[in-house]
Amino acid sequence: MVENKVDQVTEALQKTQINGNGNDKAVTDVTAQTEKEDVTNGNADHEDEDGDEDGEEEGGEASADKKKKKKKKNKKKKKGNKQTEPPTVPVSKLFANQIYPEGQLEEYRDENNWRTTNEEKRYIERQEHDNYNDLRRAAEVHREVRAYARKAIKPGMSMIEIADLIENGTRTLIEENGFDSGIGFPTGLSLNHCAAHYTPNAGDKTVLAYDDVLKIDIGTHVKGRICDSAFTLTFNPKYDRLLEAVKEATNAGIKEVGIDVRVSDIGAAVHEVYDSYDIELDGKTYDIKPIRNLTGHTIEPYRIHAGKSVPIIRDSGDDSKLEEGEQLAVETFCSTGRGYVIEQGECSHYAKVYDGGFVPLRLPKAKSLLATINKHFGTLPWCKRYLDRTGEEKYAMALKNLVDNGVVQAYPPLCDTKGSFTAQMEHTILLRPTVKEVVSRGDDY
Ligand SMILES: [Co+2]
Repeated sequence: MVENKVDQVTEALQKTQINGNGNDKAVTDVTAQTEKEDVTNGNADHEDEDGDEDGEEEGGEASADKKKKKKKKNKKKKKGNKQTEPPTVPVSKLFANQIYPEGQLEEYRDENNWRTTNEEKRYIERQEHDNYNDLRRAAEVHREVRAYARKAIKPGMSMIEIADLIENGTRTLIEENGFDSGIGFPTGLSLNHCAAHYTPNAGDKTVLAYDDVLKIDIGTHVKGRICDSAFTLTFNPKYDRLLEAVKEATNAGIKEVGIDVRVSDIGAAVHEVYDSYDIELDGKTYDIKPIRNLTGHTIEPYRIHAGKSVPIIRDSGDDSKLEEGEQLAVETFCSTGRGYVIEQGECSHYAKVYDGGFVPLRLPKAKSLLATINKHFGTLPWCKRYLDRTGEEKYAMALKNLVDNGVVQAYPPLCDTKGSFTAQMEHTILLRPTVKEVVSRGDDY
């Protein structure tokens, strides 16, 4: 998820520009069938299957060949359990000792390089090991779910099918269990000029097209330690420059991150990269600009936006500094449009206001809806589809009441100008006392 810096002028602008494209909510369960088909139990590496295959070779001759084959297979088996497609094996079953892999490590530079070997810092770090391990488990689920998403998502699929594919994977691999482990926030599936905070509501008939630019923003959590990471998926190679730009800019931002680093310097490093990119689309050349009112953010347990922002433009004027122990999401967005998003379209994303305090509610339905939200989501963001799963129905009035009373915050889709294209990339980073860890890094991005 992303933080949106809205000034008052913009808010006024938005109110005149938005004419809420409220789709009708005829609930058609397009996914029921695919969900069932998805469970194929392809445990390719499990032992009984090897036995089956050997059976085929029963014929007598070529026993030397047979031995060779068997040897090969045994070698493969030693690698241990593997993930299936679609993903069905909880990561706790893939890492028998329950120790999950570290992300990409990068030593602190310059005046901070003493940290690498400092005894006191190493001691502080050991105390945190369980917390890091929880976040790494969330990150491993993220990597495995997105690897499948990248392979399986194809033009022609509905947005609801895509969301289900990702969320079923997360729920299974993370062994969803109340507040102990689960989805960290709604699956962002924003298309084209929309940069963030779109996920389908029930009845959404949108279908992915070959020429779409899809931002896939997935959240996973273990004990509230949220892994927030996103990438952009396209099918038409004409967008390759856009993907290249967002990757280089985001990695430049990640490189800049460190203890005592001013967040404005991260923004400047990101902007610098975007300055050197443009893209030709259908005979016209567009500058690739950072989206100036979107930012990365610090993360705390069960709190996706913990207070500090990480700008993606120069001259942000934000002089806050990153500190030891902080967890943050570095995410950058770019656009062929004006490089500025406004709230647009039907809202799907919501979250309780983190430090909202007690608000007396008069509407009984609003009270009971709040009880449901407290029970299932707490302070984690959620979307209407997740609320539907709890059994809540006809909650529009009650939800509006909670938003109007400042108990719940609505996060509508954030979109640039129509006809433009936006891209996003994001990683979750731990500023460990001795080393920087890009927890969500994978071999894909
Ligand atoms: Co985020």
